[in-house]
Amino acid sequence: MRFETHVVENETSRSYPYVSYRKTTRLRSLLQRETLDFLMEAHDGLSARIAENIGFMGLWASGLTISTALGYRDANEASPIQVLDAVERMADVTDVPILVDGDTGYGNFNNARLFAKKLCDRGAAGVCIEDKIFPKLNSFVGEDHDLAEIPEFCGRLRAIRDRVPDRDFVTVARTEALIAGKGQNEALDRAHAYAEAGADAILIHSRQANASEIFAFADRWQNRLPVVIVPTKYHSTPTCEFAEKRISVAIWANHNMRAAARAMEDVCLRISNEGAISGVEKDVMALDRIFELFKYCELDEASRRY
Ligand code: SPV
Ligand code: MG
Repeated sequence: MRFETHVVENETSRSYPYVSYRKTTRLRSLLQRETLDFLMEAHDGLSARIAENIGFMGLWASGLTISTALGYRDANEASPIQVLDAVERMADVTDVPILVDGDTGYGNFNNARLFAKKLCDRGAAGVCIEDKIFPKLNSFVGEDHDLAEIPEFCGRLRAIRDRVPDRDFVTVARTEALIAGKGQNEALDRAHAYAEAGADAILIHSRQANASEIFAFADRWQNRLPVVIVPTKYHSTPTCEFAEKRISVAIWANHNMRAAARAMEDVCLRISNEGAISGVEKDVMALDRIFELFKYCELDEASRRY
């Protein structure tokens, strides 16, 4: 393992101190350090490459957006293999660590540990599993969010830790207690049990339009483990308030997918209405930029070298 710090220049010519050790180790230190950090959603190689180039230090491989990009609903319609394939493409084309949304772990302790091991093999830095029951439904849809029994979910967490050989591979335990309307005490009891079971961080999820229930949780949790949040619904809360509450990581969970979906809808509509492509040319990414993003020039260099 190497621990030297160096500076990475990215394409936006921003530079930041970076530590060149393994992705799992980097995700672990991102979670454990005192500052508030951000993970950007990605769902395929293109979105992952773009987010890394802009300067995000880590990615969230979202179940919702991988499903959506594949044309599935976020209800475990995509198979674990399809998710693994998407994650592998993201990991192959980037150097930043990826935290993967592992949903419920696709079943019991055995499915969860198998999935986590495969994720690690394919270059992910960590997995987040949620305390619901397979098949899950997206947290913002409907009221059907039954929680798993605490001991059974702890078994899933322990099985992942026991099975994944890389000791720095991160396991985030996500409680859906607030989504299920079970209240703060249930959320805290669960978070404490998951900490005992060896989770590395707790993701506390909420679908309220303000962060009050997240902050109430953080006040009582007292940072026993790092806290991860997904502010999709309470997006207007200033991020400095997250930092004040010692939140470790905020996940921007679906914005690449939603931006792409909007842009695709707009361009289809315009091309259909205008019966031509010339009008949209200035509003779509230049092909040269695509070639640059995927380093087509390297092919030329390589063909001369080999
Ligand atoms: C995801 O991005 O798939 C998540 C976050 O799990 S949420 O959609 O809010 O459940
Ligand atoms: Mg999800």
